[in-house]
Amino acid sequence: MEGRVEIFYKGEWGTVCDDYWDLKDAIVVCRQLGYTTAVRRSVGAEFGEGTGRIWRDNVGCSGSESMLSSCSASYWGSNDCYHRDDAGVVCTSKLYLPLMNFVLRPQSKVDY
Ligand SMILES: [Ca+2]
Ligand SMILES: [Ca+2]
Repeated sequence: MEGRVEIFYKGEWGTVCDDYWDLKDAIVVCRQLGYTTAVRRSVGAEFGEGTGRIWRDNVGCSGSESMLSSCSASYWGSNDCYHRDDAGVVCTSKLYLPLMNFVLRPQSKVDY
């Protein structure tokens, strides 16, 4: 699943600015939507520009929150952004193991 993040607040749909929008923020959104995690975050209105309010700016999730509204951010509706800065997420339900880059080297000598 991927798309622009839209938040319903006080009866209005609005977007999130991509200032400080990082993977941790995206992970919280994906989990809130029922996905396992985020593959990446999206910036610069990659999934199109929203309309109306820009509800959140300077979002700072630690990654352990269960809802985006629990993360720190500028006050609702307060922002210095345009819709061309709308944030998005790419979510997945697959579990991605951390990439491990290791080399198996034949043991040429064993010390006892
Ligand atoms: Ca952030
Ligand atoms: Ca900002």
